[in-house]
Order: sequence, then C-alpha cells, then structure tokens
Amino acid sequence: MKPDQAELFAAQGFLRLDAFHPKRRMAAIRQKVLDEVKRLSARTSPMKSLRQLPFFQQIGKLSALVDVPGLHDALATPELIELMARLGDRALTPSRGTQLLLSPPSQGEWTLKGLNWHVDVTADPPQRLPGIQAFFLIDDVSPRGGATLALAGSHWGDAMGDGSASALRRLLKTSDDLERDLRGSGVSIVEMSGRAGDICLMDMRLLHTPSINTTRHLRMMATCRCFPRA
Ligand SMILES: O=C(O)CCC(=O)C(=O)O
Repeated sequence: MKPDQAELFAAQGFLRLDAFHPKRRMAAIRQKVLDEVKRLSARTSPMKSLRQLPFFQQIGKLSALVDVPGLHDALATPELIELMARLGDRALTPSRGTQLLLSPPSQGEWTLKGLNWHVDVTADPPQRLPGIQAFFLIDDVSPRGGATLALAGSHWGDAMGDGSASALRRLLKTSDDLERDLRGSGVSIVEMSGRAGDICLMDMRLLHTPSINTTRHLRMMATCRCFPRA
C-alpha cells in the first residue's frame, strides 16, 4: 500500500483499487452469475416481476435469487483484508460473507432525486472508524450503469458534532440539483463505476445509496463488510 493511499482514505473515506483482482477470476464469476440468471429465467420471468418493485428493492430481490458458491473466498482474499486492516489501522474481520449486488438492466431514467442514502452502521464514537466496506466490480460497470454512489468526505459530518451531518441529510432529501448544492462543501458524489476487477473501499460512516441502472446490461457487483475484531 502506498502512503498516499492511506492519506486519501482518511481524508475522503474512500479509496479505489484499480485492477485489484485479475480479469480471468472476474470472468469466471460473471459467467456463473449469468448461468444462474439464465437458469432462473427458464423457470420464471424474474426480471418481469421485479419491474413492479421500487428500483432499490429490485436489487435486493434479484441478488437474493442468485447463489455463487465460493464468491467470498474469490473476492475477499487475505491480501485484500490485510490491506483494509492497514488502511483502518486495526485488524478487521469480514462479517456475513460477501453478497452479490445485482441490478436488472434498464431500470429507468437517471436521477439523483429520491435515492436511498444511508449508512449501514452507527459509529460509536462518531470519530472512530466503525468498519470498512469493500465493493467489487465483477463486470465492467459504465457510469449510470447502477453502481453504488457514495458521498466522499461525509464521514466528517457526525464526527464534527456541529449539525453539518443533519444539514447534509436534509439536502439529500430536498435538493433539486445535488451536484450544484454540494459544491464547496468538502463532500462529493463518487460513482463506483469502472472495470471488472476494480475494488472500491469505503469507510462505513460514508452515506451511500444504490443508483439507477440506465444501461441494457445487468449490473454485477458484490460487497463485503469488515469490522474491527472484538
Ligand atoms: O446496491 C447497491 O449498490 C447499494 C449497496 C448498499 O447500499 C450496501 O451494500 O449497503
């Protein structure tokens, strides 16, 4: 790990690791996902029934239908966990394995309004990193192709205790032009699009949300949450 990676992660709560996993490993997982979706489609029409649900529920439902044995061992490798531990400056353990994040194609028009911004855990105390979440790109994901969005720099909000965290949450709910309204705030939207094999690491205090897959391709990502050892 380069020293500037640790600095960047501490400042932004976010770090991109390009081409961390080899393409061949990702291609094998991608094929298993496609085979499984094909097998499901032969019995039911999962994509059709998903359409009735809000877009973020489509992700949970589709991902739960697909099982890829060996996914966790292939993606959350000891080398990655070790790198995450160095970034977090403490030993970390993966919790609940690695889950697929699959979005059906053509979910609708792109928007930053009405998204499901959230954090998965409460940091206690807010100044301390509660864990690091890894997001894996199993396939190439284009911009607006359904990649997770995170708000880089948003981990400072609660830690400051100055009301900026609630102001940010209000803005996320009410803004008509989020990119404009965030300008100069020290917080910025990052879209985890990229190439198969890339990994995005996120401080779990960062607000993040699923986004709409406007492309004709299935969005194929996976995620693993790692927490400090008790
Ligand atoms: O589907 C996504 O990209 C969002 C994932 C997410 O919010 C999470 O894993 O906590």
